[in-house]
Amino acid sequence: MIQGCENPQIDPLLRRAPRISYRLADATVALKEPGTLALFGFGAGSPGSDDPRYLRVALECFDAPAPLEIWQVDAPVIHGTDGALHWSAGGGWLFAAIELDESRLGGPSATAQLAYEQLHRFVAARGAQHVLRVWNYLGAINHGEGDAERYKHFCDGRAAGMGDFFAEGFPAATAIGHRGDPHRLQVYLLACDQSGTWVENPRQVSAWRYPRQYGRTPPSFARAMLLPAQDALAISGTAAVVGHASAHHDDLDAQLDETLTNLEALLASADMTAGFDTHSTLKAYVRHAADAPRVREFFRQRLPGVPVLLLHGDICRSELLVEIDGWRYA
Ligand code: 3EB
Repeated sequence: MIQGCENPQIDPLLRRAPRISYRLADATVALKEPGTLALFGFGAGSPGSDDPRYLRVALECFDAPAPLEIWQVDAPVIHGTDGALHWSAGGGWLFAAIELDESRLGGPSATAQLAYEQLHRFVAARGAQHVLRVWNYLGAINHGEGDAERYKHFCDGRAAGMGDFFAEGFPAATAIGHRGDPHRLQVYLLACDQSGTWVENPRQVSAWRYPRQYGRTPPSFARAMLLPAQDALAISGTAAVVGHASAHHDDLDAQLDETLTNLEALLASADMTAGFDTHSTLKAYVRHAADAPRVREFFRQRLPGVPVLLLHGDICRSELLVEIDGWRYA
């Protein structure tokens, strides 16, 4: 069990978690604020910016106007680009993002491999870094049957490209299908010069131990990651998976209930108090646009006051209708 979470006596030598928030703000203004490490817009209508800290995520947001997501640290931030990769760093934290066009690279496996090789090379060159959290957004994720499904090819390429990148343990992660240009792969990460604590969910088989029926290459992620000062939990994409099986096929309400049970189990597993609050920025990825109002109603009733972004995204198993990820501060 993890010590010191209930009453965090934060060691001043440990890196305080970045502040993650959603804000209806002007991108230029948000980028000028001191300590802005990363800024995200959602969907084709979101602002454009050449600042390396900015990423336009290829997922449409059901909220109009769509807020921006902002990551802030208590330190000066530097930034740059390196080929297809853009990055920023400050206060011991590192953000890196890469966007690749599959049509020039020979399919989802080769593209994922290249993305992870380039991220690995870049992060390794910056010295001792621990990748704590990764987000993957790919097009047409459920296209293809069985082993030919594009998500399975993505998992192959990710495993091939990471090499020994995550030798100390897999980061927390999300992998979601977007409805934009099907050839576009977006991968971004948060790393730190201090390590986190891996958290698994006792209700779920660890993803890297999934049986063969889910693909040749099991997905490589931890269910959650406690940040170095144990002041925040980075929660991976969480769905209605119990054991290794998908529960409540095609039943949105039951999947939402099961997902919330999984999220609470993760908090307990991290020795955190139960529940989510007004600082717990969550994202709900919703497969069918028509389900968005019901998902919103679920949050209103079950997680009142919790900031949630509703995004149009496909979950990597076609029977799953919704997935939730995000942050819980201690
Ligand atoms: C699951 O529980 C749902 O491939 O990186 C969730 C989070 C899922 C991350 C990934 C996949 C990934 O298996 C799917």
